[in-house]
Amino acid sequence: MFFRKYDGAYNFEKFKNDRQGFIDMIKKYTESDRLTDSIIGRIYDYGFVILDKIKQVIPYPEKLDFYPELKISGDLAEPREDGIKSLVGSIDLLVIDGEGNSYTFDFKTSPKEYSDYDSAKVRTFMYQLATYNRLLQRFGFKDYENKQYILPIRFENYRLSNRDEAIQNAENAIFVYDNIAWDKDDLVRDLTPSIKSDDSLNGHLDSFLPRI
Ligand SMILES: [Mn+2]
Repeated sequence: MFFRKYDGAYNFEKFKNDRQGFIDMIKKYTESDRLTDSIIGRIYDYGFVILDKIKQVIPYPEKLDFYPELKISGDLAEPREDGIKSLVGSIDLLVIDGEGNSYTFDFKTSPKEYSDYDSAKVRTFMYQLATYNRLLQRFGFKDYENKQYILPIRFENYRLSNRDEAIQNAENAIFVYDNIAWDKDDLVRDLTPSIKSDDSLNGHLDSFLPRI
């Protein structure tokens, strides 16, 4: 919601000096009672922190366009045995600069610090981002014009709210958290170099979603 645009202005412009206004707007549009004022307020604070950071990592920060929750799709090299012919993805945040370069940002929430994520998990992120990259190529973006980032967000005091019920039936488990936090040093993780240099990952993707 922070990066959404209405009537020509992004919410972060519209609510620039109006934290409470942002909180009220989110509460109006979301049903969930798990999003407390304090958490929405933190999302607002976090939004401005990453907006700053995004402008730092982009070489042409003057004219940026933001596309939150962007749906993209593309055909597979060959239909799968079950008949599925294409892939659909939703990019958390795509940013395009004035030169036409694209930057993919994927928010990752976890009770852990990014540095404590296990390597298998980070590898799934690499696959995800590399897949977005290849789908973007189908919309005319060149491979080298796209950079891929992870934005880690940490849940504070993440816990089960209904332990007894959850023990009876795990499907009913409700997790809650009191706050979101971010580490200044781990605000944005550039996975582009590790994705680019990973021959096994790229070879695997070549087999069903080839580069264009
Ligand atoms: Mn995400």
